[in-house]
Order: sequence, then C-alpha cells, then structure tokens
Amino acid sequence: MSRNLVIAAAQLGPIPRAESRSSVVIRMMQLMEKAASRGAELVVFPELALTTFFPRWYLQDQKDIDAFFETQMPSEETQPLFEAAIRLGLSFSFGYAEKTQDAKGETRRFNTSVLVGPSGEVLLKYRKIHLPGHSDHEIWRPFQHLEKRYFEVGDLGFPVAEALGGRIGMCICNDRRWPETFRILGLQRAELVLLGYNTPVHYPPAPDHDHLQDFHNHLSMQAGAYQNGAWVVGVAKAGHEEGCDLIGGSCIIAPTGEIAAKCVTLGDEVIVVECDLDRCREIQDNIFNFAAHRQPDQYGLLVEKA
Ligand code: CDV
Repeated sequence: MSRNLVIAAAQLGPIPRAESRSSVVIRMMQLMEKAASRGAELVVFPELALTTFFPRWYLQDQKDIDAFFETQMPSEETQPLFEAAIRLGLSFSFGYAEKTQDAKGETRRFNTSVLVGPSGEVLLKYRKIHLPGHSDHEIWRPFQHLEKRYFEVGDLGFPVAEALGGRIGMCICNDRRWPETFRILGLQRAELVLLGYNTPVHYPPAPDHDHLQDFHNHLSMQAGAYQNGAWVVGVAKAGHEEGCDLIGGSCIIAPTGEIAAKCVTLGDEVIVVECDLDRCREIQDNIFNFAAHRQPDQYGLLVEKA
C-alpha cells in the first residue's frame, strides 16, 4: 500500500442555531465532493461539526441540551454523509456531541470524534479529554463556554489505529494546547493526528491575549507535529457564529512542523495536501528518536497531580 495519503481539511463556516443538521450535512457533502475532485482520500471536518457551538449558552432544560446530541451514528440525518463517502470512496472524520448509555444503563455525554473508513465503518473513536471553560453560569462573560457542564471527560484515552496505510490518532480542540496529548499519541508512534476546533477570538478570562489566538493555535499544532514527528490536520469551525467570532486558520502540518497548506477564509473551504507518511521517519528516527534520547526516568512529575 502507498504511504502517500491525500488529505483534505474541510473547514466549516458559521452554523447558526436555527440551521438544521440536514442543511449542515449538505454543506459537508459539497466539501467532500470538492475534496474528492482534488484527489482526496481522507476529509477532516471540525469539532461538533453538525450544529452550532452550543456550549456558548447556559441551557437549563435538558431537552434543549439534548437537542444538540446524537444518540445514533449514523442517524437518519447523518446517513447521507456516510453514503456520500462510500460513493466517493473517501474516509472522513468529524466531531459531534454523543449521548450514549453505558453498561450500567447510565446516560453519558461526550464531545466525540470518529474516523470513518471508505466503506462507512468506524475505524476510530475518540472522546475529548481536556474540556475547557466552566460548569456554572458565569453571567459576567459575553458568552458562556460550558463544556465542563455539558460533557464528561472522555473515557477512551488517546487511542491510535492502524488505518488507511498509517497510524492515526485524534484529539479535539483544547486537547491540542497540551503537549501531553501529542506525546501520548507520539509514544504510540502516531503518524497522523486529526483534530477539529471551535476557538473564539475573544477569551473572556484573558482578553489581552485575543490578538494571539491564531498564533497560539498554530504554535500548539506545529509544536505537536514536530516534537512527535507526525502530520497534523487541524480544522476549524470559523467565522461569525451567533454573535461570536471563531478563528479559522485550518491547516495541514508536516512532521517537520511546517504548514503545508492553510485556509485563507472564515467560511466553508477545502485545502488538500498529498501527505507522505514516511516523512515521519525524518523526525521519529532522528532528533525525536524516543528510544535513543528520551529520559522518562526523569519525568515522574509529569504524571503527578498538580
Ligand atoms: N472548543 C474549545 O475547546 N475551545 C477552546 C477555547 C475555549 C479556549 C480552545 O482551546 O480553543
């Protein structure tokens, strides 16, 4: 099997609260068609791709909250996405709010992403571990960020799958800011990390950093790629959504940390790069050869509670 994988980052522009899933699915299918016409084999969509970014609202009625969650994947509304991918022979990944029941019958809610193969089969599932924001209504904020209220910390760890001719891991939005995320994937010899994000330009607890949002986005992802010798595909939901500006800057990053392609709008946009997974060796066998140079005996503090 070829070690070249043609990957598309499919950025989504704003999704208003009133936009239906079916309408978003049509937009995603249009991006898939565009990506396929440019030779893409894998299309990567953002975090919580099917709806507006609902943690910006303090919702009290569980029915209103659950309206943003998926209880089935695929569902009637998302089935066309899976069918389009099968028809186009594409794999794709995307994020969604997952409501499920555990073995004890308890309801669980996660911020989830899945990687779907070209036959419509789920190859990998990840549930977001670093949930940013807060749990209670904080009225001083111009908008809320209630991920800690609506989701539980993911319970699947950071899995890596042998898939599409390489080793693939995923993370979601805030996870990308934590070096531990990329290192855990790197220790499993991930060659490709797929991630989606919804990042407001305005960060209410530290507004002095608003002008640095794009810089911090790329800084985190480029460092993660380089320090672990992996391709990283970071995909935004971007633009002015329900009064909140979200950064764009979706990009495909080489294992050297260089940005190979980047979106230039804040709307629906596709970029495509032919990614040679063997290029991971340039980094993983040399400067970040873990077996030769890492000193885990000295890193005990890293896994102690702060
Ligand atoms: N969706 C996110 O995880 N957003 C956070 C914001 C709140 C800082 C992020 O890390 O981009």
